[in-house]
Amino acid sequence: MLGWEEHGLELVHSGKVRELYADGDDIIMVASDRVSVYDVVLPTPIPGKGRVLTQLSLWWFGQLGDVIPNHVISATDVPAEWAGRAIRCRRLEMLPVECIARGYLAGLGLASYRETGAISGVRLPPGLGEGSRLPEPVFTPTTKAAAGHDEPMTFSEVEALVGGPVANSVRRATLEVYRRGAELAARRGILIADTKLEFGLLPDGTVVLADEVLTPDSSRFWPKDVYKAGGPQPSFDKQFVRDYLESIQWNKKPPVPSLPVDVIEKTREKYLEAFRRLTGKELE
Ligand code: PZK
Repeated sequence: MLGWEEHGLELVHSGKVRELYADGDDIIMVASDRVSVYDVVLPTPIPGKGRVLTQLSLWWFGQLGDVIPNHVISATDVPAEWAGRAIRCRRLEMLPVECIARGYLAGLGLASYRETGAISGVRLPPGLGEGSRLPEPVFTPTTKAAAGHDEPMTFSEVEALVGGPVANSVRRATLEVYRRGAELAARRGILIADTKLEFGLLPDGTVVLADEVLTPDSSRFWPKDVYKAGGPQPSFDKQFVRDYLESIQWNKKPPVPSLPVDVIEKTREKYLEAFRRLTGKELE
């Protein structure tokens, strides 16, 4: 097996579950089989996860081509050892904003609503609770903190950071990507509660959709058949992992436990099921 040194590629960024390499003017994004739960990476990979998420993201980029251009150059012109789980991309000047759209109340959005009745300066109706569907999707950007947690930003703050026209472009695209994705997913039994998108600029100033799109790592996927507002929803993909960690009463501090084979297998099947349901295709 060749390591990255043999490819002459420079590691630019290593995330919890993905790596980013520079290749000349391009970048290559590589999804691993690692899984992160409760903000930590488990020592046990889920075989095939990187491939499923990469292929799902590519499928969405294709579906959304009429909403906004994306950074994909090639899904096949990548080093052989990463085949299927890597994408060659245009190198962009990334915008310093996490662009989030929410259609349901959970996570940071729920926390912010409980404190202020608003998210990122967008006032919401009273009486909503955990898991509530919002009257319409809202754009709730956050800062991209190098370390620590991301903070909600108002739209004015986004405008101040990237300029009015770019702020308007990313808000429109974020809401349209979410609307289209959530609508398609709901017809296929998956609720997408929220999603996080990243955008960048080409040298000519064109706003481009980057990163990964509408995957279970960048979005909250909930099983639609058991959806009930008023409490936490199960995760479509990671629920077997959470249930297992709950069952062994792990204190959420290192060392992080490894997973039994049946939990690995059932989780692997959930990622494949999400791919099949959303795309209507078998993974090649
Ligand atoms: C870029 N990230 C997030 C972090 C990852 C990905 N097209 C691009 N051009 C330049 N930079 C980036 C992109 C994209 N997408 C993406 N950070 C920078 C990130 C860690 C691992 F795979």
